[in-house]
Formats: sequence, structure tokens, C-alpha cells
Amino acid sequence: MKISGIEARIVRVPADEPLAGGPTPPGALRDIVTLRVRTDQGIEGVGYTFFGAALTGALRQAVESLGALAIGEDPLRIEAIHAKLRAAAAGSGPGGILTLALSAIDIALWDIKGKAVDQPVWQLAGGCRDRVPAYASGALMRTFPLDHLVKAGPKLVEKGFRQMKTQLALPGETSPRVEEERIRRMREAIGPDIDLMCDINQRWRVEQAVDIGSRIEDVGLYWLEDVTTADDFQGLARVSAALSTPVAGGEYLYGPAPFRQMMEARSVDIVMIDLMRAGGITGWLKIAGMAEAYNLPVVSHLVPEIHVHLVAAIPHGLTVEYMPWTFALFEEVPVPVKGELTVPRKPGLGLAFDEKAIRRYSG
Ligand code: SMN
Ligand code: MG
Repeated sequence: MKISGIEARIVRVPADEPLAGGPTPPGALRDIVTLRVRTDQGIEGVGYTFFGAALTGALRQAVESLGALAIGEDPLRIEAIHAKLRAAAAGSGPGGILTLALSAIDIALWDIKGKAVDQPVWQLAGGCRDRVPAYASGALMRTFPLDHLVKAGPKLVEKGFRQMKTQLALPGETSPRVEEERIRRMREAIGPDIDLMCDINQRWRVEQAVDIGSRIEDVGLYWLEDVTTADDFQGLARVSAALSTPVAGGEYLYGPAPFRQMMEARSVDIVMIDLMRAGGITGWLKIAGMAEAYNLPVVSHLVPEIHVHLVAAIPHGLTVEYMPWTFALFEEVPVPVKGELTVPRKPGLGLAFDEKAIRRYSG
């Protein structure tokens, strides 16, 4: 089989918050680069990537330029294609747009591989479980008023979620007391039996993370995420050592290599892997293998429609972030029942682009 053609587009989907109707700014959009990889045997793979923001045009171009180099190659030889494309981009890697673009191609190649052998990706990638927990995310953001959060949390519980994530490091004027108050109110709203995660998105300094993290230990967070600058591996390790609350991190790292430093430094208790920054499914699985060797559980970042495959594939996958940002692209997406996702049964990723939606939202 040979790759015969590729097509990349920019699709701008509404930036709404469907899980609990969060107050998102009207007209806000999220830019996604979609990719189709065609083969001479009629099998087509779907891929996509994002995080381009103002550079989304450049990201699409990178996907197109790399994709053009893959034409004529055997789509089942994914590592060989990675090596060729990385070498062709020479010094423009390993991070940034090169890796984000490579991820779109890698995802499409795994989809093709699954379709070629008539197996879903979760089975090809390890096939450990057929159901995984999922947590609600994006519904309890730091920009939303607390009044909304205390209603949204119970709404998510009503929908069957047993786990959900909020954020601290509040915008505008805040203080350790204000931060503490918000997380306590959130906990009261959902009760003691729901797993509550909290994302800081790198906004605290190390000593702030230790201070606020210590004040809220008894809230019993399931994890505290990205408590300080993501590549300050020693700083993260100080926070992890100081708190009994598990510290999660990894979504901001590009490719497998920095994860080695992060794990060696004992920076986190839970390894979060972002599919696009990891270098696609190939990179994601390598990082997951490294985490297993360090006796650390793995959680996913965004893109639940693909991460359901990956978290289910491995023995130490903890939970899938259910953040439906990319759902508008597809005809069908996985829906949790009682807080759990069941793995897709169709070959490959089991995802088909919704043509009408793609046309509606393309630039
Ligand atoms: C996050 C990061 C980037 C986009 C959306 C959300 C956040 C998360 O860090 O973990 O969900
Ligand atoms: Mg995060």
C-alpha cells in the first residue's frame, strides 16, 4: 500500500461549553487543522492537530509540506515516515509546529493501519481494557463565576460523571484565601465522593504552589495539575515532595525526551500526555511506556475521541479527560455512561469527519 494524496484544511469550530452550559464568549472559535491521508488501496486516514493559535496558517502549511513528503511511502511503516519527515525538517524540531504537524500525520497513519488490518486502534496499541473512566473538563473554568461553578458541578454529577476538573490561579485580584475559598465551595457543591481535579496551568510560583497546595490538602483533590512552569522539573519536584495531594503534569512537553527528565526528577505523581505535543499516537505510547517503568499512572489531555483508545490500550491508564472541543468535526463521538467510556468497535480510530460541519466551519 502507498500513500497517494493528502488534504489539510483549517476548520474553525465554535468554542462553546456543552457539558454544563458554561458562559463562553459569544462568537469565540477554536482553530483546528484537519487532515485526510489517502492511499492507493482506497483506505483513507483521518488526522488533525491544533495549538497553532495565531500560527494556524503556518501549522496547516507544515502539515501539507510534511504530508507531501509522505506521498509514495508505505503508510504501515509509521516509524520510517517519522524518520523521513523529521530529517527533512532538519533543525526545525523537535518541538513546536514540526511536532504538532507530524502528530496529524501520525494519527492518520494509525487510522489507516487499523482499517488495513480491520482492528480498532485501542486493540492494536495494547488492548488492555474495553472501558475507561472519563472526567468532565472545561465546564468549571477559572474565568467562570463561582455561582456558575456551584451549579455546574452538581449538573455534571447528574449527567453521571464521577470525576471533574476545575481550575485555580484565578484571573484578576486573588489571594491564597480567595483561592482556598473557591475550591472549598466547589467541593461542598459536589460532595465528598466525587473525584475533583484542579489545574493551575503553570500560573503559580513554587512557593505559592506549596503554600496554597498545603492549605487545601484536606479538600482531598484527586490531583493538582501543572502547579508551576512545566519545564522546571526541580521546582515541580519540590511541590510534589511537599504535598500529599498528587501532582500531575506533562501536557506542555513536546515529544518523549523531556518526559525522561521530568520522571527522573520525580516531578509528578501522575503523567499527563497531550497527543499533539507528544508526536501523535507513536510518541504518546512511548511516553506511556516510560511512565510505566517509573511506576507512574498516565492520564490524557483533550481529544477524548482518540485518547479513549490510548488510555484503554495500556495497563496504567487512569482516566480520560472528557473535553469535547473537537467533537464538532465528527459524525459520531464516544459518550460516557455513568462516567465511563466504552472503546470504539470500528476499525482504526472509528471516526468519520462530518462533511457538512467541516464545510460550514472551514475558512
Ligand atoms: C487545557 C490546556 C489547553 C487547552 C485546554 C485546556 C488544560 C487542561 O490545561 O488540562 O484541560
Ligand atoms: Mg491542564
